[in-house]
Amino acid sequence: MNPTHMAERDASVPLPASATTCDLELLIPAYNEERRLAPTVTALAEQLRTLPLTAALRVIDNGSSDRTAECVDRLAASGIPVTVTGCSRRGKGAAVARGMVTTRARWAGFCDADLATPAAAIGDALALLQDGWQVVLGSRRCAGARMPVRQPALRRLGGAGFRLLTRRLSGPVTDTQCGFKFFEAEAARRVFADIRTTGFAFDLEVIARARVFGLTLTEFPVVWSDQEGSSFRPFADGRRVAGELWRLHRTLPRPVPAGEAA
Ligand SMILES: Nc1nc2c(ncn2[C@@H]2O[C@H](COP(=O)(O)OP(=O)(O)O)[C@@H](O)[C@H]2O)c(=O)[nH]1
Ligand SMILES: [Mg+2]
Repeated sequence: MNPTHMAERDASVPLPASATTCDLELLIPAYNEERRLAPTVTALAEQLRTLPLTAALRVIDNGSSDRTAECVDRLAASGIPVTVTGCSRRGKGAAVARGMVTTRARWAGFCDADLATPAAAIGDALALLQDGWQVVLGSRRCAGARMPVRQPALRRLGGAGFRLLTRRLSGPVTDTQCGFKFFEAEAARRVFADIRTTGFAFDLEVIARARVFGLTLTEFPVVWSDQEGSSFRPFADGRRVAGELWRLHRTLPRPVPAGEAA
């Protein structure tokens, strides 16, 4: 899909500084991201300026011990519409949930601080949101997706095992773990309201809950390149993900495949 039918937004018109009334809020979960964050936020802001909508960026930081928060302040001082929200619960899932349940925008999405999916893909997600889809998921595995730089072999192996174990919950979704997902805000509030998975497996609970609620859900292909500096520790985080999966399998009801086109 090509977003070129969208009108160019006048780059001289500043984006709003507050996230309270905009069309799209983009959340960036960040933990110790002082090195990777600035180019990502800059690229996202530049991309958002080209789209015919009002938008804001929000970094969700849970207690980074580096200068992530100062980095956001510096970006904001340079005129980029970015704010930072703290989150007392640890984990990527907890951070994204915190942003989603507090968003005041019409649509909300999240993307990783390393911009593994280029910012240009926001236009594709936006077109689907404008078509009325409630849940719009970037996918590295559906038709049209590309992975110019793949993950290291150990992560790929873990990913294959994860997909095998999670088929029942993910249903027709080809890629549950891509860090590039968008929601109609009310759908996001329902899905994230009392989500229990706070770590890297949270996406799976999000998808399972969206399917249980019968929300309309679709995937779109993205270009995704593995980036240096991953915070995922294969053994420690892998064990935690396994525990999260075990709990999800025991506690989540079997989703009803309604209104899906994935
Ligand atoms: N707020 C917050 N963000 C996190 C945490 N763990 C990971 N993230 C963010 O989640 C995103 C994806 O993490 P990344 O290290 O790139 O993992 P990978 O792409 O799966 O190897 C990045 O934006 C991280 O900063 C966490 O505990 N808290
Ligand atoms: Mg990454």
